[in-house]
Amino acid sequence: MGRGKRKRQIVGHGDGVNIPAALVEILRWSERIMVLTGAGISAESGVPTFRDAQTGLWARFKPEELATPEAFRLNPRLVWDWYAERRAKVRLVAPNPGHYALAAMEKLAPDFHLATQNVDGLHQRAGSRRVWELHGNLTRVKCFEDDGPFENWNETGPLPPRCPRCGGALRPDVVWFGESLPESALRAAEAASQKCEVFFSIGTSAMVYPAAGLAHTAKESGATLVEINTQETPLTRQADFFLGGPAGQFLPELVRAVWPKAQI
Ligand code: BV8
Repeated sequence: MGRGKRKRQIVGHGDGVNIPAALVEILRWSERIMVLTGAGISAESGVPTFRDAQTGLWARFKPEELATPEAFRLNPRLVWDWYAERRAKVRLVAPNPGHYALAAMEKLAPDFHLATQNVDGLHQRAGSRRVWELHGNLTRVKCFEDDGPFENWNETGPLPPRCPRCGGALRPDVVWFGESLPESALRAAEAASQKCEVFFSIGTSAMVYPAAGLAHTAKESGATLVEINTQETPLTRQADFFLGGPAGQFLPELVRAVWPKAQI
């Protein structure tokens, strides 16, 4: 498909959940699709987005203040409890139609890649098999000292629990601000963003790097940039298509429009 400058098409709330015909056409002709998701795709599952106003005990903190190694060193119990509350919430929710639509797209598109900034594991629970978790997963923990991951741990003693190997404090297996992203996941996401024909930025405020840089890499490599978000973001003015509304409504419609026989 020609990659010349395309006039940006905005589909807003007022237009209902219509998928632009030009985008359907591009997706029918494209093979390589790259998707980056953020907290917005889990919002319709009932998971508060990362920058939703913090509630309860956490109301007085900004997430960026809690999601750091310094915060954990300063008050390990507070940070441990914040993640424990989020983990408990995630255990109670289910993937939504947006997650299932992406799991279907993985099977339908010849060369499909999904990277997420989310730490809730909902893409995998919806059936997505190849997910690059750029910011880790809060359902796993690791040792703050020796970095060893744990799938199971004991919370009967003082919290945070201690590492059975070295006695260090256990922490959520997520990437905090100022920490490097998992090298292999980031490299793979960067390579897919360079090669893709269509890049979807879905449910992210496009402010946290290096994840947010993937959309720019794709755009600079000539990809069609599609943003799905309930609000505009710093990325919107570069998008070729902006679908303004809930991902859980737009994504199933988009899959049905491009692959009419899809079972989702
Ligand atoms: C690093 C895990 C190198 C923990 C997270 C200036 C330029 C470039 C970089 C930096 C810079 N200044 C500082 C940095 C570095 C920093 C950064 O980017 N800071 C930002 C704030 C500027 N980045 C880092 O520190 C990264 N590491 O750079 O390492 C390094 C290494 C060693 C030493 C020094 C440096 C690490 C970043 C990872 C941090 N960890 N999460 C946890 O979750 O607790 S980030 C956190 O933000 C979450 O992962 C979240 O996913 C991510 C992004 O947020 P979003 O997902 O976009 O969520 P948000 O709430 O913001 O937005 C939701 C969106 O959804 C909204 O737009 C909303 O409109 C939309 N929405 C809502 N409902 C719906 C919807 N859309 C569709 N449908 C709906 N229904």
